[in-house]
Amino acid sequence: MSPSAQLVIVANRLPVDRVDEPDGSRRWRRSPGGLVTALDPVMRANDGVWIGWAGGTETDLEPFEDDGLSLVPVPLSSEEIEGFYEGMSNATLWPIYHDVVAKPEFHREWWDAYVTVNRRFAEKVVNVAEEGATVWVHDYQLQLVPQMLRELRPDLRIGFYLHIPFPPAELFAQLPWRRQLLEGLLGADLVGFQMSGGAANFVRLVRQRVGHKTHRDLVYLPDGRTVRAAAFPISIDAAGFEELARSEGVEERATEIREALGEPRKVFLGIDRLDYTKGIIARLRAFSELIQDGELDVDEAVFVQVATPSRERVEQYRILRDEIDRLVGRINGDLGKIGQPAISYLHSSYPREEMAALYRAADVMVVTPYRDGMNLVAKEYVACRYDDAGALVLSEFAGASDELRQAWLVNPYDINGMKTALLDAYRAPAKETSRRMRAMRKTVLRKDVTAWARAFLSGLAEVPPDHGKQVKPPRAS
Ligand code: GDG
Repeated sequence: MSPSAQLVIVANRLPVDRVDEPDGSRRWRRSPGGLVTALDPVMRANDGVWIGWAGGTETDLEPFEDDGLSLVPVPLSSEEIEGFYEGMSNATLWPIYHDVVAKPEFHREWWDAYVTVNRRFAEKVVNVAEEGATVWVHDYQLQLVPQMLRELRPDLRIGFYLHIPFPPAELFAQLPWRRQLLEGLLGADLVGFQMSGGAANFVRLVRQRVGHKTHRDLVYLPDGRTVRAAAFPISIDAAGFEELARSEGVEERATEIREALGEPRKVFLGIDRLDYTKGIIARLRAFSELIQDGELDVDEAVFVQVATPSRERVEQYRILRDEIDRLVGRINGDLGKIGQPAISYLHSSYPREEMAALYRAADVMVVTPYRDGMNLVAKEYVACRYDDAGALVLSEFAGASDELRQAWLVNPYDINGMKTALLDAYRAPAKETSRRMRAMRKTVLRKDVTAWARAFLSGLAEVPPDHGKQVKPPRAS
C-alpha cells in the first residue's frame, strides 16, 4: 500500500543507502548530503513522503518508513541505470550544465531511457499525492516530471528545484532535446535555481525556443498559467555543523589529525566528490608549483585532498581518477620527504564527524570548481570555524562566491592567480582572516537550509494557481 501525503518530495535518490548485513539481513542507513538535511525537518513537519530510487536494481521494494520518514522506492533496471542515470543524466546533462568542462555525449537510447524513467517517477507521484498536494521535484535527472505530472494531475501544485547551474542559451542549444526539457520544466508553477543568472538563462531560452511570452521572472503560457523562475540559493544546517564542530570528540580528532600531519605544519584542505567540475587537478598543481618555486616548504605545509568516490562507472570519472593518482604520485615523488608527503590524498568517504574534524584542522580551505551550482563544502567550513580562524580560497565560479564575498576569490583557470591567492591566504595575519571569517559566518548562520526551504515553499504557495482552488501552503518546519 502506498502512503498518501499533502507534501511529496521527488528526487533521483532516496535519502537512504541499503546496507546488507553479513547474516543476510538488510537495513537502511541515512545517506549524507545537504538535500536530506535540508528536507528532513520540512518532511517531518508536513508528514511528507519522499519518492526516489534506492540505488540498486531490485524491482520488489515496497514503500517503507525509516526513522520516521515515509519513503517510496522507484525501481530502475540495470539498462535504465546505464541509460537514464550514468548516460543521459551524468554524461550528457551534467557536462552541458557545467560549462562543457568535459565533452557531453548524445545518445538517442539514453534519451529514451530518460523519458521512460521520468514517466515512472511521475506515475509514482500520482499514486501518493493527495488532492491539491504540493509536489517538490528535485534536480537535473527529473526535468520532465513536472510536465508529465501536470498532465496526469492538474490539481497539484508543482515546484522544481535545480541544484546545478542552468547553462547559457548557447550551450543549452546543443541539446537535441532542448525543447522537450524546457517544456518539461514549464509543467511546474515555480522553477527554482541556485543563482539569478540560471533563472534568467531559463526565461530567455523559453522565449527563444518555445516562443512563450515572458516578463522578468514570469513565463505566460497560452493556457493561462503562469510559471515563475527565480533564484533560491541553497545552504546548510549551519547550527548543526557548528554544534558538531564544538563537540569534544571532533575537537580531539582535529588535534589528532594535525599531529599526524606534523604539527605545526599548516594544513591546506580540499574536500570534493571526485568530479571534473571541482578543479582538483588545477589546485594541486598550483600548490605543488608553490613548493617548486620555493614559496612553500613541505616542512611547513601539506595539502590534504579528500576525493569522495563518485559515478565510478562513468568513463570520464575513471579517467579523472587515474589522472589524479598519477599527478599526486608525481608531486609526492618529486617534492615529498620521508614521512612528509606534499599531498595527503584520500580517495574515500567519511562520516560527518570526520569531515567536521578536517574542517577544524584546516588552516586554508581550498574550493576551486570550474563551475558549481553552490558548493556546500565552502559553507560547511565556515560553519565549523566558530573560532573565526581559517581562510577560505573560493572559486568565483561556485554559486557560494556570491554570498561568501570575503573569501579569497579565484579564477580556477588562472593557475598563477590561484598561486597568489593560496599564498595570500596562507600568510594573512590572524586579524585579517578572522575579520573575513566573521563576516562569512554571519551570512552562513543567518541564511541556513531551513530558510532556503521556507523561501522556496512560500514562493511556490504564492504563484497564482490556474486550477481554480487555492492550495494550502505546507509548513516549512
Ligand atoms: C550538488 C551541486 C550544490 C562529500 N564527501 C563526503 C561528504 N560530502 C558532502 C559534503 C557536502 C556534500 O557532500 C557535497 O555538496 P557540494 O555542494 O559540495 O557538491 P555536489 O555533491 O556536487 O552537490 C552543488 C549541491 O548539489 C546542493 O544543492 O551545492 O553545487 O553540484 O555536504 O559535506 N559527506 C560525508 N562524507 C564524505 O566523505 N559525510
